[in-house]
Amino acid sequence: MNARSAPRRVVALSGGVGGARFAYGLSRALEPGALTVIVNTGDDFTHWGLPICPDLDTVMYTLAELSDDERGWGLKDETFHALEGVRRYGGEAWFMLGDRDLATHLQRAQALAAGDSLTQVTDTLCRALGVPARVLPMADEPCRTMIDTERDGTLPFQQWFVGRRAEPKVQKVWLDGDPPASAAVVQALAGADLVIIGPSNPYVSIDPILSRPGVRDALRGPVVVAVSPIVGGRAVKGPLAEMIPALGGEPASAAAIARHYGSLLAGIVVEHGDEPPIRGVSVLACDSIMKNREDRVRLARDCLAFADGLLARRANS
Ligand code: FO1
Repeated sequence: MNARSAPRRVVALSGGVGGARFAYGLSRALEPGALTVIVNTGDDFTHWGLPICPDLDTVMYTLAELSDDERGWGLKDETFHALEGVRRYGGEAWFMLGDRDLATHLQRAQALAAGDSLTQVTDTLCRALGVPARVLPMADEPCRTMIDTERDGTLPFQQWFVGRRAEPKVQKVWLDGDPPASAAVVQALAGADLVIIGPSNPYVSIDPILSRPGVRDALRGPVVVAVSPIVGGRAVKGPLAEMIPALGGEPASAAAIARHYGSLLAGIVVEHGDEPPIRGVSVLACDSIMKNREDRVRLARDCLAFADGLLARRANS
């Protein structure tokens, strides 16, 4: 496959930072217009009276090269004067909303209140920021990821992840609400040749997308490939390595990721040395860690070349 010439329609499924970085690579490796990113909205919540969509914003900012590269979330060159003001009033200061970031939340709140869908609002924001891909929330109606913990009972996702630094051990992840996938999501999946599950947390980022009514059916057509978020038994970012033994009943590994997605996958992309000994799933071992933007594009190209082979094999069978 040529560097930027894939004539196919590609859909990426993404949570926050890892999925967003990989989607950035895809957006630069594919022809303009070829990529749609479907994003988890289970992390969304209301804060300071505003609707906050952390994964959508992380994807949007990363694709537009506006994100803070070190944190992975939020905007670069950010300041936190509003947060300091809220703290002084004794308000909620555990979630770091930046001053520049606030513009996004204000605009989104206004557009939603005026009757736009989350899909429409996201499209408007992406166009204004110059995002070179279609970004779709998994659903237009809200659903909320909830975490049952041993120590602190049931917590909404952000209270667990940010408020308590993902420390309380997870017993169960579940969704409060069950909205259907948006029409745009179903259409994008139905028209896709290839779906790539990014290196995001399967339990809290990808399963909420896969479990939307309408998604599993739409995934019967395209070739589906996943990029492992586990490298050498450790999570590239976040609490996944502790969640796999607790929720999947096995040590964290690329094999556990492959088993988690099961028959959905035609292929899995893993770090060298992490090849899962699993039948029925093709494996690409490569350098999968994304330290910089060049790594993101290289990994995306490797995945697309791998998927090309799977697509050709399917066409010939
Ligand atoms: N993550 C943190 O660990 N601490 C924060 O204070 C924080 C603030 C924040 C603000 C806006 C935004 O879009 C994302 C933010 N995140 C923060 C990241 C986010 O909560 C998580 O990375 C995702 O929800 C998990 O995918």
